[in-house]
This record gives sequence, structure tokens and C-alpha cells, in this order.
Amino acid sequence: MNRLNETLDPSRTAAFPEGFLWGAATSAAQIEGSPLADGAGASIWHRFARVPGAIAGGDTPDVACDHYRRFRDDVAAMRHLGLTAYRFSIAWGRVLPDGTGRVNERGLDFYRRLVDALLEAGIAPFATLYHWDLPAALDDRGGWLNRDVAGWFADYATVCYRALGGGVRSWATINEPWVVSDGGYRAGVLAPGRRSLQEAARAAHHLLLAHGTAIAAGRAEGVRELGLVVNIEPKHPASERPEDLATARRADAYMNRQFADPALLGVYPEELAEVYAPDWQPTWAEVRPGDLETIRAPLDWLGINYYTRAVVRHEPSVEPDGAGRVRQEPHLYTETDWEVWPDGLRETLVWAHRRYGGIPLAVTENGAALADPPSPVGGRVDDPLRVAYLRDHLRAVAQAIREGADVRAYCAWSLLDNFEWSHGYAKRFGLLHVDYTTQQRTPKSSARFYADVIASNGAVLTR
Ligand code: IFM
Repeated sequence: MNRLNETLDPSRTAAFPEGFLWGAATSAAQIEGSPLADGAGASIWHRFARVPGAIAGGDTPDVACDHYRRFRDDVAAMRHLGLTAYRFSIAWGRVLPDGTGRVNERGLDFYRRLVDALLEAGIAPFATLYHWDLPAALDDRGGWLNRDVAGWFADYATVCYRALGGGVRSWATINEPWVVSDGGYRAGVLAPGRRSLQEAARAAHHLLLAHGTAIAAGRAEGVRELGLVVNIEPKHPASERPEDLATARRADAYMNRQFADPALLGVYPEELAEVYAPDWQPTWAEVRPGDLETIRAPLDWLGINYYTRAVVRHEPSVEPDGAGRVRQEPHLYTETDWEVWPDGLRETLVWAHRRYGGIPLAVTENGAALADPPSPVGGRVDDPLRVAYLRDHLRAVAQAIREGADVRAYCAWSLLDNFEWSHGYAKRFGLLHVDYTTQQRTPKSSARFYADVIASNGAVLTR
């Protein structure tokens, strides 16, 4: 029988600190639609979606949730939920259609209007500068494989800081850089669809350089609340066998520490050599003197995206880290085949707190694609599994806080059902159900539950 694991004791959970921010997250390419409106330049996702077979069902992000035109209604829905923060991303190509140079004020205006609407609604805007939608014009110049991308990104960030800095409460440079390098450059399942381990390594180093350079640019502009968002998946060894233990460490280095360690500690994990090649540094990434100092620009906060853990065993045929996943029956798995494991969020937050010197943390994404009813019934969408998922993960956050982690915010992924990258629209993560034909939004039971959590600052979780 499938069930949600109940490793956390509700009686030990507490209400959240005063001022804790309750949010929901989205990203530009996943919800906005209108990709070329008002002078925007195409992104790599606009292009990738046109590659036959790249996206399930031939879906494209062209319309998505039509948020570009409906953002005011969506902000009203956020207010109705009681959100106190909203995490969104800025589409680089709306702001700089060619990726560099000419600024497109009409594109920036969209984000100015969004930020104003959020502030009017009493919702703190959290902006992410890069959530995977590189301008196609920059991909033509090598994209993340071109070391110049660090400067391009910092220039773009500066335009955003200047235009929106008065209203945006917190900035993240890059969302999930590991997914960009691994999914986009090694596995080829995400834009730009390249398949080379060496390129993945090079892209990874340039993502970090771009991050550090954009942080420095923010400091030069007097911007505060600058951070990075990483996705963390605890790697648990399937056994105590030395090869499984080594595999768990290697997988952890590749996915969890490859970006966070250089950004916060100024070093690459040594296990990366086992993943990329014994001679990894000189050949793949061209790490130059001074790069790690740039990358280790001091941060104000670290964002953690948490969805699942992985129980791993040594399987040499699994690329690139030899980490085979061991299925954990009878635990519940989501529609994206991720084990539901709430305690991993507690573990991750406490780990990040200890490893990275007590840095303030935000849960910048957490959620699940589950088999919701396909359409509302009597105006309702009941998603009891998502209610349980939220409840158990929020209890895990409360427990991490009790264990000392300085967690300041939680953002549910996602506000809306949306374009789930190569899965197209088939996987639904939203608190609000979206009918993609009518664009009607319907709050799911999970939205009502989350509104109660927010209204009580977490106290309902103790019941
Ligand atoms: O939809 C994505 C998001 O863009 C990045 N983090 C994981 C989510 C669910 O797959």
C-alpha cells in the first residue's frame, strides 16, 4: 500500500518565527506565455520546444498560464491565499532581446507592473534572475559554454537591479545551476539539449562564475538580500558496503555540493574528479586563478529547492556518477517518480545550516506533481495527497528550525499548474488548478490548506 511517510512527530512541531515569509514560486518560461510579446527576444526554450520529440505531447511554453496578460488576477489569487512572498523569475530575453546591449523597456515594464502589483497586495517580491531561459541569441554565441557569459549575465543583472531594485525584496542569481548543466548539457533533456559531460563541466563552472560576478555587480549597486538557489537531494547509501558509501558521497558531491561548496566555501568537492575525469580541472572547466574568489562572493541567503531524496547503490553503468536509485516500496512516489520523503527536507536544512556556517535559508521550492482530478468537480479540485505532502514537509521545516536552522521563508512549488519543461503540461504541481483551454484557475484543497497554515503562521500544523 502506498502511503506518505510519517517519520515526523507532529507534537514536536511548533508555530513559525514571527515574520516568517509564506510564499509560492513560479518561473517565467513556465507560466508567462507570450514569449515574443513587446519586443522580447526568443529563449532557448522557445527554440527547444520546436525540436520534434523534445517535449512530451509536442507541448510548447507559448501560452502556458497566460500569466503575462493575467498577472493581476494571479496576484489577486495570491492575496486571497494570504501569501506574504512571491518568487518569480525574470526572462532575460524580455529585458535584453539579444542577451546583451539594447535594453527593451517594454519587457522591463512587465516586471515593474508585476512588482508594483505585489507590493500593493502586501506581498514581498523575490526575483530570480535566471530560471533556465537563456536568450537564444546568446546560445548562438556559445551560451553557458562561453566564458564571456559571466559578464553578459552581470550586465543583465545590473539592468534588473537598477530597474526593479526599489521594489524587489530579495534576489537570487541562478535557479538550480546543477539542473542547467546536467539536464541541458550532459543529459540533453532540457534546453539547449546538448549531450557532453565535458560541456556540462564547463557550463557548470561558467554558471558559478556568472553567479559570483552578478553578486559583485549587485554589491556595487548597493543591492541587499542577494542569494543563490540550489536543488538538494540527500543521497542515502543503500547499504554499508564501501562501494555504496563511496557512491553516495560521489552523487552528493555531483548534485548537491558542486555549486554550493564553491559558492559558499570557495572549493570544488574533490569527488568531482571521479565524476568528470581524473584530470578534471585543467581539461574541462578551465578554472583560472582568481575564479574561486569571484565565485565565493559573500551571500545573504541560500535558497533550497527540495523535492525528494535518493537511496543509491553502486551501478557503474549509470552515468555520470554510477549512482543507481533503489526504489523504496511501499513509499508514495509522485507523478515525476520522486519518492515522497519529508524528513529529507529537515535533513537538508540542518545540513545546509551546519555546512555553510549558519547562513539564512529559504525553502525556495517544495511540492509535488500528483494525479489530481483532471478538471474541477462542482467547482472543486480535491488533492488530498498534496495536502498531506505540504503538511508533512512544513512540519519538517518546523523541526529543522527547532534543530537550529535559520529558515526564513517557505515557497510552495508552484502557485499554478504550469509548463513542466520536457514533461509539457502533463505534470501538475499547482496549488491552483489551471484549465489550459479556458485559463480558468481553481484553488485545489491544498491551496485552502496552505491558506490556513499561513493564517495561523503554521499553528494548524500542530493539530
Ligand atoms: O518545475 C521545476 C522548476 O522549474 C525547478 N525546480 C523543480 C520544479 C519541478 O520539477
